[in-house]
Amino acid sequence: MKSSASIGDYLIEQLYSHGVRHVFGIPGDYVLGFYDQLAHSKLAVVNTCDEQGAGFAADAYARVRGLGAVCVTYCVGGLKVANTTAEAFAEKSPVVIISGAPGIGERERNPLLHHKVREFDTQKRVFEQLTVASTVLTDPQTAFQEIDRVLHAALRFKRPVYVELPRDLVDKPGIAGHKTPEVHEASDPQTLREALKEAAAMINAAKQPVILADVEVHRFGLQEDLLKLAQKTSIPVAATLLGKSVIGEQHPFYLGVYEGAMGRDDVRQYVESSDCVILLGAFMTDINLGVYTARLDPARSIYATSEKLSIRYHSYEEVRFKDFVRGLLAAKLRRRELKSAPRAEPLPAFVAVRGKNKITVKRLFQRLNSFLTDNTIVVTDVGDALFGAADLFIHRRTEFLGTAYYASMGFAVPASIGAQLANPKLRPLVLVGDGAFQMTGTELSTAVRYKLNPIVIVLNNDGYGTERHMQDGAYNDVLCWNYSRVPELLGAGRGMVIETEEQLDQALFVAERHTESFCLLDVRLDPLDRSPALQRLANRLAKKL
Ligand SMILES: Cc1ncc(C[n+]2csc(CCOP(=O)(O)OP(=O)(O)O)c2C)c(N)n1
Ligand SMILES: [Mg+2]
Repeated sequence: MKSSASIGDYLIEQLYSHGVRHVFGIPGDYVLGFYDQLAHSKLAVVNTCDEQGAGFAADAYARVRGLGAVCVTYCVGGLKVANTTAEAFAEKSPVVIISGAPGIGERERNPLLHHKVREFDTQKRVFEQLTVASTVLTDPQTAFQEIDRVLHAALRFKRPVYVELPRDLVDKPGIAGHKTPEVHEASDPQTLREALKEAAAMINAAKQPVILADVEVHRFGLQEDLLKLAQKTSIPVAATLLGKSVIGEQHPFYLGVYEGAMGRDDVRQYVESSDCVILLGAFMTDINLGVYTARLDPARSIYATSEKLSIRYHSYEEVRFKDFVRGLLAAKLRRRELKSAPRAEPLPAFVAVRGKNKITVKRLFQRLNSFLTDNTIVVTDVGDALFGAADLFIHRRTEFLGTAYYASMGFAVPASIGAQLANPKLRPLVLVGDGAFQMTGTELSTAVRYKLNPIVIVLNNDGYGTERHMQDGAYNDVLCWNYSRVPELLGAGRGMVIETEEQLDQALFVAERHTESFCLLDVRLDPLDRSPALQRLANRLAKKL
């Protein structure tokens, strides 16, 4: 690092060296100095319409690229990304939240500066709850080390971190000649060996082992290792909903999504009757595993995550997730016959019924399934968009983004912006309910501005369909917008109204060819129509009310 580097420059340099190329956000006076540094740097600034949009975009960017960043002003901007940071924490996405703040020199005698809530550190204290590490860069002597520390934590734990930049320090030089330490977090070799020995013995002795792969396989970039492990041993792989697309779904050993009683019954039976379930990077959450209906017995499980490793009832400390997965791949595991495990069959080929046949949720997903290509990234919002999408047949890896655990509405449209900027080869297929679209759909403006071309399917069922099935009332209605006329507002894009199967077919044909900007399909569904998966879930949730 140059001896003259300022605190802001060092932060930019470090983000760049970890693969970040875009920073999402909205400026404000407390962060203008840093925005100026960003504008003169190798990082591109992506202005969203609202900070929440920036937060979701950065989260998706991090999921696709390995690290994301959002940059906002003090409190009015920062507190708007509290929700998206909570999501990134809950679903393990390494996002760096950078917030401007009043200068240290301005804080004397505690004046009532604009945007301040209670104390100067109120925002920092909020973010301590939502991140895995946080810092306020108040001292040039320690600022570079602090940046190293929090970025390392984000990458180590795949969770968000918070960096606050007082505006009078961002231009100040840090310590000259600072060297960024290389951090290698190694497993304890003996413990790792013991753990692998026990795991290998258990797997080799098992009659019907199965791998249940979840989100951390994505986050730690272990998809290739997982694939090799399955190929080497012929042990079949099921994914959770959050982990969906962790493995190309056309592989012969891919079983499908395991979601307890919500998912396909053959997958559930196969996993639950296994005498050795190898859970890799799994979150034991309710929606992910079918609202606690999943029956997985620890006595028959190997449970490996970045935070914990247990084999049956034995716990192992100091074993890194990556080392364990790679160790399994190198271990002596016997190769098996690929037996009659259930297969994730693609949905049947779709032939549109000609004429006035009204489109249904089930038929919509069948049609979308045949629309997916190797370059599609499916980004789903909460609601039937997510549940219906569980049955889509994903072609390769890491091509399914959804907030299947934290489940905040408004994720999908802004997330598609982050996803496409993170990997421009992908074209997002956004699945979003009308309710969720009304929260963050304006971010299509950002898509237009940065020349992105998502295909947005609005599942328009006149309101909060998911909730109608649990308990209905006028509070579940939303105003019916002219969604297909959003392009007129934004001066770009194609909008289409879909009432029938035939129209859906035609619209997708147009959307495939219209690549210069976004397409929006307003799919008019019956308010009480729903996917089979939602039907099952709603029944279960209703019982718990
Ligand atoms: C930010 C946020 N607010 C409220 C909820 C509660 N909630 C869950 S599903 C849902 C309805 C979603 O409506 P829509 O986006 O139209 O999808 P649909 O259920 O109709 O498929 C609501 C309000 C939530 N998950 N997130
Ligand atoms: Mg709806």
